[in-house]
Amino acid sequence: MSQLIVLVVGILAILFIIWWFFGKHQVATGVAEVASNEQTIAINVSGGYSPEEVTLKKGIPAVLTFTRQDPSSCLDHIVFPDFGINKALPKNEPVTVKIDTTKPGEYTWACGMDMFHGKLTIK
Ligand SMILES: [Cu+2]
Repeated sequence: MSQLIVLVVGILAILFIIWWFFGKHQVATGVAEVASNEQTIAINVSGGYSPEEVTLKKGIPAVLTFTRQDPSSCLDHIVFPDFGINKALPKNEPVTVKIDTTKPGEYTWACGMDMFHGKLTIK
């Protein structure tokens, strides 16, 4: 009997891991708010990024405000490799990141360990 329980728990754990890594998760998307000559968007950092995909308008300076509510040190840095940005995210402190939107395209950001990702679309 206990062998059966171990087997079932084992299978459930494997399924959970497969879902965690390969499952199609719901992705929160956001469009920056445009005001005169600036577009802004707030991104909540808690177990990942919300929204995780952000669309920006080309040519309008963008300011992304990240606020980390997650206690894990995994998310305590925000890195935009394409823009040479690497900033610390102290817990519960909004950190602004300015993005140059002159070049349209798709860019990514990540946590300091490259484990959590977000996507930036400039168009
Ligand atoms: Cu990390």
